[in-house]
Amino acid sequence: MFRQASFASKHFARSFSASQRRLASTKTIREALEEVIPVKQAQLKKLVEHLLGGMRGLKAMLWEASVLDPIEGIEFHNKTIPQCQQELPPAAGGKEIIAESMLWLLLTGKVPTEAEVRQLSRELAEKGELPEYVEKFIDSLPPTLHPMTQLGMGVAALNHESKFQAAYESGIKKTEYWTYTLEDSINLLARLPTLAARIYRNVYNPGQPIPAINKDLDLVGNYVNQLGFGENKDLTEYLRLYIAIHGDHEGGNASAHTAHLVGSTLSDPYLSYAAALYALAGPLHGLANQEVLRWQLNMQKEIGGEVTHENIKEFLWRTLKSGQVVPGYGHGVLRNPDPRFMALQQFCDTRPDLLADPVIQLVKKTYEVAPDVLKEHGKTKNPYPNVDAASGCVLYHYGLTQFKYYTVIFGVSRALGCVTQLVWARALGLPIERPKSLSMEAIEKLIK
Ligand code: CMX
Repeated sequence: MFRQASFASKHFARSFSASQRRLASTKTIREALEEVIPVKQAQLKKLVEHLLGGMRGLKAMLWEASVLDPIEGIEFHNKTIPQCQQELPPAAGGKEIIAESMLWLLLTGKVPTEAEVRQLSRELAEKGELPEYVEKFIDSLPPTLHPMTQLGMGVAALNHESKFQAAYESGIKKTEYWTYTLEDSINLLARLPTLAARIYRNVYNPGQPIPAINKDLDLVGNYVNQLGFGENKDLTEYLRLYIAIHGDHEGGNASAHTAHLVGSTLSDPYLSYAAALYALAGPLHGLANQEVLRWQLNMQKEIGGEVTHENIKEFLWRTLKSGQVVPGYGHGVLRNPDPRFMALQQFCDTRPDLLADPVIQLVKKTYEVAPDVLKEHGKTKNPYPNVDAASGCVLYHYGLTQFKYYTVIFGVSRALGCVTQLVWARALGLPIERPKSLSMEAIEKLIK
């Protein structure tokens, strides 16, 4: 079609120049249009790619708390992970960022003082107990039910307590929505680790008592305690860091977007976040962290004692040739190694016991080989590791070996960003989301 158009234009230009003298540098209207049409065609093609390509790159959401740059990675209110590590107050006696500091930054855009963080920790600890009906409900679930399924069910059940829903039913003003959303959000964040720890106990350590919440500890300190690893200060620090830096990754990722979409219907934070958890439970998203470890352990089994770049390369090719993805590599937005992966690697680099661990060494060696293999394979737009390439192996080293549980820890973390956006969406009065869909026929018509 385009060839025909340019042939016709040459013909038109010849006859035009015969009747009308003009400067060679002056375009005819037709020539000018010929320049514009391919641009518009490419624009439309891109639009169709957005529609059919998972809406990659489509700018259609407001999300204040964090922005993801393809090269630089995540920034929380313009602060990189290393900046956050320098500026945000850690737990008493700790060094790593904690969930409370990150939540404060995400919600307010400001760095909290140590006193503000301690006060928030106390508030969360005071609100952390689960209602009895939720305990009974969770205890009644079969231990074979995936921990993520249980987490979503527990969070949804907590909506019985929703202050937002009760206030909405009593007819509050729109301007008051955000305060009740905030109250629900704080209650949800406080109870999420307690719920997650109960699921862990029921599935992996049935009958074991769960320690009571310590009001002087931070949220993750209590979580690790309730998981039964409270004595392990390194694991506690690792989870503080992991949960804080994994808390938000701008708005378009599947879990964050789900929370935002469901919240836009004025569902309360419990229902909105329960929905988000089921997006997180997909293997292309949050479940990847359980897949990475399974895959890395298989690699270790197959390679045996001889861990060479060549052996790893062969295993990577076997994975790719069998039609599977390399878990922990690639990303919808990032085009560089994930700074969260780098931060977790750095954590390992400061601890000799981690550096000596064969699985952690294998993760490091895989990183030395995988990007080149993926480039040669030529499919993924980002051949570099994402956060999940590193997260599970450290948990495994410290004895948290049940990798089906790893996405639950991600679920405890991601609530930080999701509830932040829910509060802001209500404060700004954002509308219900309702994008336009098109049938195949309508898209064809658009292209014609
Ligand atoms: N191994 C092999 N192939 C890969 C790949 C990987 N790690 N990552 C992407 N590809 C393939 C895709 O499957 C796709 O192939 P098809 O054209 O045959 O469908 C092609 O490369 C292009 O994909 P892309 O545009 O680079 O990546 P997407 O944005 O479509 O998907 C992601 C992103 C993360 C789902 C993908 O890279 C992937 O499946 N990675 C492995 C799973 C994983 O680590 N997920 C965790 C993501 C982190 C998070 O949830 O935050």
